Amino acid sequence: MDRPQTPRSRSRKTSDAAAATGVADSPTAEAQAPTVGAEQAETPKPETPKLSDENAEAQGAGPATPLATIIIPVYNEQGLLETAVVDLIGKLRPLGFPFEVILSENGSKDDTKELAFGLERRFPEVRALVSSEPNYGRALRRGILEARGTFVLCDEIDICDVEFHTRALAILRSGQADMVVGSKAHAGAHDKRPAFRRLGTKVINTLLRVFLDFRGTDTHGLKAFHRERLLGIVNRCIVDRDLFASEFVIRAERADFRVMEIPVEIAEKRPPSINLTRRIPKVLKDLTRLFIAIRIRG
Ligand SMILES: Nc1nc2c(ncn2[C@@H]2O[C@H](COP(=O)(O)OP(=O)(O)O)[C@@H](O)[C@H]2O)c(=O)[nH]1
Ligand SMILES: [Mg+2]
Repeated sequence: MDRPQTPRSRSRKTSDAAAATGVADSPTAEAQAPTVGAEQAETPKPETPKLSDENAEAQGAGPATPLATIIIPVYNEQGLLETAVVDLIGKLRPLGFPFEVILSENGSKDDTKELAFGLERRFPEVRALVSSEPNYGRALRRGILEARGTFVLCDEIDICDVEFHTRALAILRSGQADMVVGSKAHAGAHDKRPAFRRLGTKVINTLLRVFLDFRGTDTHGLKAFHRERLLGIVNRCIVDRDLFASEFVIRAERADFRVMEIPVEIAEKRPPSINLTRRIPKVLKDLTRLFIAIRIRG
């Protein structure tokens, strides 16, 4: 089994740190008052559940306070959605902790929306969020803001990695880190995707390192974090689409939250739902915005 890494954080006082925590030198303190923007009027405050609550609600009776919220942005996924969610729930229930699954859809042109609502009716743990404009980052952000779990686990419909969820939750619950990133590019990771996709990850990570001073090895994909602690960071993020996830991790790192990477194994179940070359111009535009906001304006 691959070992988790020591969390990395930086000793630097940034506006992110101050804004995220209200206490610049104590970013991991429980007492944070994240600001909530207009689109996020209602963000229920989770409480840490007791072990007995977890057991009582383990079989998915729609727990009032789930331990974890698994967020899956979905777009044009009618082919994969139902099997993936049924399989995910089948693996999560026996683990014995209360959870919810948020399917955060936007802009699908196929039957994804209807299927998501069907899954919501079928499983008490599932919630479907839908809106009209396709946007990965916005879907993820909305899921985070509406999550009720103490911990948030970000997943993708073509991954649904319960092993990552289990390992990440253990790390978060033991207090070793505030955020856990499942890295495809870490020593010890097994990235079984096609070569051009691995190259894409290398290129984007290099850009993030050079332009945004990113210190880790991956930002996209599997992530887990303490929701309340990281809400302030989510609210400071300025880009959506693909780079929202990168901005989120980088801002957390720069604000001295303890970000720990663990290696993951990834295989592609199908090609990405959005053509990769069509994503490039928007990624470059958002990277420029982030460079100005983070590196120049600070
Ligand atoms: N809501 C939403 N989800 C998206 C969008 N684009 C991709 N996704 C979802 O994000 C996850 C990852 O997308 P994928 O196409 O596999 O891209 P990859 O992460 O580069 O492999 C999947 O669950 C997709 O359905 C989008 O525009 N909106
Ligand atoms: Mg994928």
